[in-house]
Amino acid sequence: MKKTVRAHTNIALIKYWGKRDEELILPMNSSLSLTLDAFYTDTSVRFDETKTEDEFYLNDVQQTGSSLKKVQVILDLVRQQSGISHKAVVESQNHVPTAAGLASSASGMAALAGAASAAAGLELSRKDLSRLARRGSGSASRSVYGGFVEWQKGTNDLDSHAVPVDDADWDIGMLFILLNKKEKAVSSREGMKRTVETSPFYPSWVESTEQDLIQMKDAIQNRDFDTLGKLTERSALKMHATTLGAVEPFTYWEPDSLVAMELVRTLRSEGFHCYFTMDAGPNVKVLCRMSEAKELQRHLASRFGEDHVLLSGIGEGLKELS
Ligand code: 2P0
Repeated sequence: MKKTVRAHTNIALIKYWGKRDEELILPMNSSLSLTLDAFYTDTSVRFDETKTEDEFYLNDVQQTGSSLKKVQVILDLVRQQSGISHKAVVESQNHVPTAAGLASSASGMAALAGAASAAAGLELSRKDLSRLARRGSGSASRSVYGGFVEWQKGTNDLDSHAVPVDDADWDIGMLFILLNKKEKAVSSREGMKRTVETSPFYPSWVESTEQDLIQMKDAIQNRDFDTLGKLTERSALKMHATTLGAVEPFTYWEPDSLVAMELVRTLRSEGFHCYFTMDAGPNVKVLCRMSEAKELQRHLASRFGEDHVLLSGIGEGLKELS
């Protein structure tokens, strides 16, 4: 049986940064994200008794090495749970603009978890889909749901999963300022590990993020956009500060990242409701009011170029296409 599932990407407003268990992918802190509709992955899976190896095609190109290995983590878990021993054929189409340089592991691993479990005949709850996606990539646990989503760090494999927080249907959008599509020098997996193990700033990150998360959930409940935005910026800046204390120190920022952050601050001082965030790369994302997004996009595009500023609305959770 072949099953096809779509998952959208998500951007964390309270970041996930650091694991306490690398195999189970259990995080040091809970995180909170927004699922977005502009970027998504469609993945088909079928288990095939005639195959002697798993096959993984990404945008029609067969993958080997570490990319295939990540997919096999999920396939093996599904085989274990379903009792199926056949190899699988996995076909993924990533709908992320080629120049974007945006990570796709969140939508990719979530779509794979959905398609592989459905193809194996497992009827998993959303909670169990989130747990399965988590094993591929931490951030993927959040792409199971739409809108604002919290990944609760939990205490073990069973209770570390995402929960929906709010559908975000209240004048919210996100702009993506695409600065660089180069492969990052320090992968997020390696960056987190190095920071947890060596940065003296790391304990303060974990401690203070707990408070930020409580405050952010209050802000969402009260639809208090400016508090939401301020907490978003604070979480990103604190996460990136931890990397400067690591041994060897590193940063994902590039000169243009700073230019973009400063421009967001300037536009805010001119009356726009906009707040930046950054992940494990130089691109800057801007949380904004959807009603102001087009005008903001024009301002940002006049500095970074039209092709480099993309707008997204709110996305929905995992969806079975066929
Ligand atoms: C996040 N990031 O919350 C954080 C913020 C990057 C910065 O989750 O090792 O691909 O597969 O669990 O989920 C990117 O890392 O890492 C990420 P793994 P993942 O979105």
